[in-house]
Order: sequence, then structure tokens, then C-alpha cells
Amino acid sequence: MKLYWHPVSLMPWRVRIALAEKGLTCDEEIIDLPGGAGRQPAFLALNPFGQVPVLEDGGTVIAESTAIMEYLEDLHPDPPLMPAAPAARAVARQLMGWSNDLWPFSWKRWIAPHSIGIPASPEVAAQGRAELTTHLDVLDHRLAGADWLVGDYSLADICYAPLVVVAARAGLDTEIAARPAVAAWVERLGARPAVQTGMGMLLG
Ligand SMILES: N[C@@H](CCC(=O)N[C@@H](CS)C(=O)NCC(=O)O)C(=O)O
Repeated sequence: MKLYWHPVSLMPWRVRIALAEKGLTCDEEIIDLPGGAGRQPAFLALNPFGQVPVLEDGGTVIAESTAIMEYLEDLHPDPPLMPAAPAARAVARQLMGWSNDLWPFSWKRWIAPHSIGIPASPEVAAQGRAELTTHLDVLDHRLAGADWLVGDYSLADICYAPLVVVAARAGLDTEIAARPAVAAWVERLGARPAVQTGMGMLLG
């Protein structure tokens, strides 16, 4: 298997965490973003949208971090990273979807003043922060009295791990500290060896 990624990109970190949790090794190739190798024909042939992560496994090529993680889960079900019961699996996927769609949308607004190419204003940043705060409230509610988002540690937790670990270092530390269940979960995530391996650039 080969993973195309970039060391400071959040979404590939999820895949690296899942690989580490399962004890799998994988070749890796760094793709320059944005506008570098990610936009060259050879990479666009793997992902026409030019985004990392992409996993190549023999003749199989998969983009989208959650699709890659579910592929790994199907191929290597031990240790399990998805709940067994259909209802719990659906809730895990719901959270994975929120981490994929809602969080990044708000996150881009929040970090816009520090990013190139994203329209920025104090109002946009404040709106992003307010949306992320609401998102943290939802997670805090789920985590009340629980160690993990859906029963045992799962892909739902892994999907959020890079997002919340980075958020805690990017101005949302006070919002996280104000939500004790989230704060304890962020600590728990950061303490996992696979999270430290997966997010090597930041935590390893
Ligand atoms: N929904 C995608 C998002 C992937 C994504 O946003 N990748 C970013 C890096 S974290 C990227 O490749 N950006 C470069 C670009 O869009 O050109 C996933 O979960 O894999």
C-alpha cells in the first residue's frame, strides 16, 4: 500500500492514525499542496480533485479519508475500529460526516486571517469560531460520562483527533478547557501512541 499525503495536512493524519492502530505499515509519498505535485497530471490521475489523502493498494485507488479508513477496516477488521451494532455504526458514520463537512467548513472561516487564498475578515473569523464552539458543545454532550464518542474508541474519534488536537493549539484552547468532557477526550486522544505516530509532525 502507498499513502499520498502531506505532513501538515489534517485529513491524511486520520489515515495514518488508523494504520498505526491496526499495526499496518505503508509506503508514503509527500504531495506538495497547494498547486505543487497535487495539481500535476500524475496525481490528478489518482484523485481528479487533487486532494490528499489518497491510498493506492495494488490496482485500487481511493481518495477521501473516511472511505480509506473504512476500506482499511473492511480489509483488517482486527482490532475493530467500528462498532458492531448497526445503530452504533450509523451514529459513528454520522459523526464522521460532521467531522468531514461541518468542522472543516467552520475551521476555514476561523483560520482565514492566517491562510492564503481564503477571504478573511474579523466577522468571518468570529462566525467560524462561534460555529466551532457549537460543534464542541455537541461533542461535549456526547462525551458526558463516556470516554469515546460511540462506545469504544472508533473511527469517529480518529476522524476528530487531528481536528481537535490542532484546535487546542490554534486559539480554541479556552473553548476546549471550558468543556471538561471534551478537554479530557482531547488529552486521551493525544496520549494514544497511534495518534502520536499518525500526527508525527505535531506530536511525534
Ligand atoms: N474530504 C476530504 C478532504 C481532503 C482535504 O481537504 N485535503 C486537503 C489537505 S488536508 C487538500 O488536499 N487540499 C489541497 C487542495 O484542495 O488542493 C478527505 O476527507 O479526504
